[in-house]
Amino acid sequence: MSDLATSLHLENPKQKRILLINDLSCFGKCSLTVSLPVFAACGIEAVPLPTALLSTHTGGFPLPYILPLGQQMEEIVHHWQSIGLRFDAIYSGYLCGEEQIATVESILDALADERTLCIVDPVMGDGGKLYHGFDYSFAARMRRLCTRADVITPNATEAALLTGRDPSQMHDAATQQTVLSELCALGPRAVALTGAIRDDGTVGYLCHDGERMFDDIRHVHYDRPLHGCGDVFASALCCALLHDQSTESAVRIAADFTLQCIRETVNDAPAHWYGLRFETGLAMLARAIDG
Ligand code: PXL
Repeated sequence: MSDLATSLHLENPKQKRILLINDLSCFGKCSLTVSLPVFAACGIEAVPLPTALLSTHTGGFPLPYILPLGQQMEEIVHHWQSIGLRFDAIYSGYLCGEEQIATVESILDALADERTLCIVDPVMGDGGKLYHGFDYSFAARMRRLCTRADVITPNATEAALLTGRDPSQMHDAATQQTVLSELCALGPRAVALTGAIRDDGTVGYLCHDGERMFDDIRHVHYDRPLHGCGDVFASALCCALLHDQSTESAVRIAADFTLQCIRETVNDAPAHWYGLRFETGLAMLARAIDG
């Protein structure tokens, strides 16, 4: 610990702290606007490093105002280094371009050590398509970032892109399980694959914890866009892991919470089409995590 960190009382063994590298979409409920309340509800100090400022997310609105950050991210991290700020975990989400992937790698070099939990949500597409502004070259570069993570949380579209497949091929259990194994081989300790739709009308989560594969978490597939689902799931998963839950139990808790949010959202239709109604489930999540 640096002398400055000691004199500023920045270390508290009773308080876990996570760095969130993600965008701030002001309206639309995704990324930081979802993660910050989820981590707060679970008693984890969350420190945002915005990758971009957007008026809304890019799913379903007319094209939003987007201000990607660049040098500013490095300046912020540089200041944190100078005061000796430390993190128990680092979670990266929506990144604006390959340069920002390199920025995340240099942040990991600067701020992570062997005790830091590194979670990469390789945000780049859903529903079989890349999000606005992403391309196959980004996907190839993201694959390299995934090799640095302890845990990755791709959805089925992202899992296909990371393993060089056409996302339309991801609808059967055998392919999903093969993809999960290929993603494990990239190096992360655990992989949670979300949004695994099957031809029987269900959707679910597959998880590999480094030793075993789990493929039993499924529910009915609501055939409508559910923006921010991946952010809700990955945030809850990180919270459970930081509360020392096993990977399997963390995935189950995060999946339950996400399903509860989906049900609240669907019950509220046609309102809330733009994001998940996650607020009412936070107390349940906090209880589940405390175990
Ligand atoms: O939830 C993924 C996501 C994150 N950030 C932004 C997005 C999306 C998905 O559309 O547009 C800005």
